[in-house]
Amino acid sequence: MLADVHIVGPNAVAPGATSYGVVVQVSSGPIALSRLVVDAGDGAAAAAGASGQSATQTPAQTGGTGGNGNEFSTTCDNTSRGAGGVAGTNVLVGGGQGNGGAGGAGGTMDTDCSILTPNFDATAGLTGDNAAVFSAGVFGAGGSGGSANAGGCNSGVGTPGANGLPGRISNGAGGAAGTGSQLVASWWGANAGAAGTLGLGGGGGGGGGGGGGCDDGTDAHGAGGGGGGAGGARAVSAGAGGAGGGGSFAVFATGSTVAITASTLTGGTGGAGGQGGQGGAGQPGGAEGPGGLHPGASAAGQGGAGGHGGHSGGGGGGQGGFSYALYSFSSTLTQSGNVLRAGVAGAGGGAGPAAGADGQPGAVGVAGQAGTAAVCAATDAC
Ligand SMILES: [Ca+2]
Ligand SMILES: [Ca+2]
Repeated sequence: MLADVHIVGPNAVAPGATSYGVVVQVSSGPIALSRLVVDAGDGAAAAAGASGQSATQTPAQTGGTGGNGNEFSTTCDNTSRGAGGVAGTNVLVGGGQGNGGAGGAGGTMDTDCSILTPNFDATAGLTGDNAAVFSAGVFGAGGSGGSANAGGCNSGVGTPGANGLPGRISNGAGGAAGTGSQLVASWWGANAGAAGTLGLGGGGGGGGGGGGGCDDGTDAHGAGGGGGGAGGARAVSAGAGGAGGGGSFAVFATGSTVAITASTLTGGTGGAGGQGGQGGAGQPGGAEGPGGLHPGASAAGQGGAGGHGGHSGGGGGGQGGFSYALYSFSSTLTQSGNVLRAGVAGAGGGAGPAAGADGQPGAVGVAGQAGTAAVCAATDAC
């Protein structure tokens, strides 16, 4: 029996802590509360989730420059050609998955210099290599080589080798919002938001196509295509979820039999959920390599830029704290002549911000509940 007392619950101080006015736990014998005035204190705001760790922000390796073409007089030359630029590579992306494609070599000025079957036609440039990860027409694919004797090639114009495609970019997802609450050892706690997820390593760019050879006037062999830049490493970790806000309960009963009479119970203000942590940034991809110089021939293609490493997602915001005059779990309550006053729900935690322009933020946390009385249905799902 507890009677004729005015109880003022303390405001919770520790991050995410709950304020309780009167707590009745595991009391099989009936507890009588009579002529009480209980003003719950406020729940405390929860801690923010930690930010995700970014990868190094030094860009990944640039693709190599293609070898130069040249224009000169000779009897026959079917071997000289600008070499393709080397691919950018990145050991920070596992399994070589961030490596770009090498550029394609330029076309030669003649086809066949043998005595028996000479052929003085220039040849097309070679197609650039695909990056380690590629999808035709989408990312990382090598560019086609330029055709031989493209119109205007003697002036350096005409259809060039195609550029390699930029590398794959795959960011992580944002974390889900904290939703609902649970009882842990008979104490109440709002659920934290979920952490974001990691993205994938950035893919390398495709190699540029080589420039074609040109027989117009003095012969010229083509330039090599540029190498694809390497993809960047993904962020090291994702933004963590914000913790759940503290609750505010005037009378809180678990596993008990309680009779409440002629009392006034007033909830306080629930604590705000914690903000999700910011996502981490992936490593910038390597720049594209340019094609070589191309006197007297059409240009070679440039490599594709490496994709940046995946940004990790921001964390979800924490559930806001609940506020109830009377809150119970697995209890038998009898009431008469009481006044129950609702408090104020805690705000949901803010979304964890995205990393970079194209990263994913976390979800905004769910606002708390406020009311006169509520029952927790299960310890893991209140
Ligand atoms: Ca020729
Ligand atoms: Ca020429």
